[in-house]
Amino acid sequence: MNQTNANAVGTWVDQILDQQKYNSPAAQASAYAPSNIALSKYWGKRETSFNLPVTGSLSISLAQHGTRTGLSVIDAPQHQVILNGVAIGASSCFAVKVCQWLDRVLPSDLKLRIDTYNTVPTAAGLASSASGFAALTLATNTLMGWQLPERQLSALARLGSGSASRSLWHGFAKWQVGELADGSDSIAFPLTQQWPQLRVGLLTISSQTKAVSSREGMARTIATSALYQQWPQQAQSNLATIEAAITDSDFQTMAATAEHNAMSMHATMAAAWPPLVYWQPESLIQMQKVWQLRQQGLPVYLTMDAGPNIKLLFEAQHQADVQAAFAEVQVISPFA
Ligand code: 2P0
Repeated sequence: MNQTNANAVGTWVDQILDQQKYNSPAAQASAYAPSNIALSKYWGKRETSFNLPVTGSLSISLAQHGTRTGLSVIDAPQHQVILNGVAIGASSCFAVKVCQWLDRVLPSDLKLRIDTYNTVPTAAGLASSASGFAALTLATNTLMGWQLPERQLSALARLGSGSASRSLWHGFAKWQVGELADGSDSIAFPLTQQWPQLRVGLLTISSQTKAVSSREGMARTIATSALYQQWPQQAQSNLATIEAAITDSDFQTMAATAEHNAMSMHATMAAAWPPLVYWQPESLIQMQKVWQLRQQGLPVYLTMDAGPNIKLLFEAQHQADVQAAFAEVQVISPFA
């Protein structure tokens, strides 16, 4: 991040917090935020300091799979970051990102202990940065008594991680692309539509940390993949189709478009140089199984993020058949 843009982020944060930055903190606060899966993906930034996306995106939150973060004020020279009960070294990537975010929004002499628990078993291989920064934002809002409107909380969460802007709520959330330089209109909001029969099935292929972070992968794709040129147009079209299909409760259109969107995102990655392929051989085996089941008449679709794991999309009436086909699947009811 260049210094000018870093200063612009600092100025924007100071403007929205104003004198609230110096509120007296409560002794402690905590918050929960769900993880989310994008049905129409965010892949690529138009600006990196404010984490502004090239396109809008739309997600479904994963109910009880997420992050609980507790904050308490400590008398120490540095923040202390605890992840799933284990103290994390100050130089670790996770601690650096968390501390950078906190140092933007807190007075410089206020130090916290940050207790972060991912309620997803790490083995599920779900991204925790979305729920992590959303929970951190909500907990800090409470600790500091900011009472910020949701649009500003979404923008603050986005500074930590783009997908965190969509993780403040249960159900569907849409992150609108926005056009302002300071990102104040690049925010997510919840959709009012509910879809009680919708199910997300997690197929964990590997829970190892990925070799190339999403951040680095996005930058490489934009810089080197000729296929990326068509991505913004397709992503915006997919997003509109999925949003309309949610309004109409049209499962086939919603899920087929989500799968097409994910496959297209992975194709743009594969055309990067060096190639960016997050799949494992087992991912492809499971994908082919999904396509075969669909040919046999079972309405099950898939989506994948920047990793080898597969997320199935189906409806409640087919849960038994999906579980019979995939013994290991972990089923989530996003609207339970
Ligand atoms: C998404 N992903 O829409 C897409 C699909 C991965 C593939 O958002 O750099 O961890 O912190 O903004 O949010 C993962 O990217 O990246 C992501 P940063 P983030 O869910």
